[in-house]
Amino acid sequence: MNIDLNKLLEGLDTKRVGRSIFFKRSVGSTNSWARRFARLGACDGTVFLTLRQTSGRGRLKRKWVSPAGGLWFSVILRPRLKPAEAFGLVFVASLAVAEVLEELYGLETQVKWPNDVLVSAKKVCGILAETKLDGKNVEYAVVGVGINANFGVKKLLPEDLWKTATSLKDELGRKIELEMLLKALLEKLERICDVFLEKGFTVVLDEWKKHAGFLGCQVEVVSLDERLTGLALDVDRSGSLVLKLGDGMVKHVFAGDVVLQSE
Ligand code: BT5
Repeated sequence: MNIDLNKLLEGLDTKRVGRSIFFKRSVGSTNSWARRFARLGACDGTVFLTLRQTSGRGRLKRKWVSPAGGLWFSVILRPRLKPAEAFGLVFVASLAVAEVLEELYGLETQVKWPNDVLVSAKKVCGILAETKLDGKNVEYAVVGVGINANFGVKKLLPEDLWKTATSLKDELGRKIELEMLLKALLEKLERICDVFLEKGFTVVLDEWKKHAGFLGCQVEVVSLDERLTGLALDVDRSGSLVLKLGDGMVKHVFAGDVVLQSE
């Protein structure tokens, strides 16, 4: 298992993202690695890439299983954003992944609020965005992307994930070229990020919603302090999930996990 960085950089059509790429065969977490470099002043767009992670992270200290064959990377971004706008980066990244998987492989992708990309209703990609604030601005953000690519879920992921996770290999019945996928993702990330910064969040959100099959469905939303059931009506301009509860009340939920009622 390897990644040919020359092949990746050949013809990479970006101004910032991926202009500098750090690579290690194995690392604890690319997000932690990128954050260390961001603190030292690494440039906007610097990418941290590995073949496997030994302590891959999800949100809320959850574990992200990252065996060889997956695509595990993080990007440092230094966007001109207010802290209250930074949530938009997760939508930028999940939309980028959803669009690239459709364009390259013809897969029908869904986004699930707030940070998952699904194929066949199972998680193929997770995104972890971490921001460092500097008073009134975002100093930097690290956006980590994990895609189950060239391995079979039943072969390399633990059994408790078999029902909810999928991989590109399982969906396509073949391995894909990691360099081509990463190149397309870096280009898409930069493009959608620029749209976000120039035109605002709602333009990105409108595109994101085209993949949001959970809207209009009964869902359960699990957050740190509550568990709500209701109809997922919308995602609003602050990135919150708009939920119509059983008693007719409408609630805007900023953080949590959506569980589709069929899961
Ligand atoms: C996420 O968290 O989905 C964010 C995952 C981000 C991973 C990338 S890889 C590169 C970068 N470096 C890192 O250390 N992280 C980022 P969350 O929504 O909290 O989901 C975590 C949950 O997903 C776990 O509790 C498991 O249930 C499930 N899970 C773990 N590994 C998985 C996998 N490989 N595929 C599908 N589901 C997985």
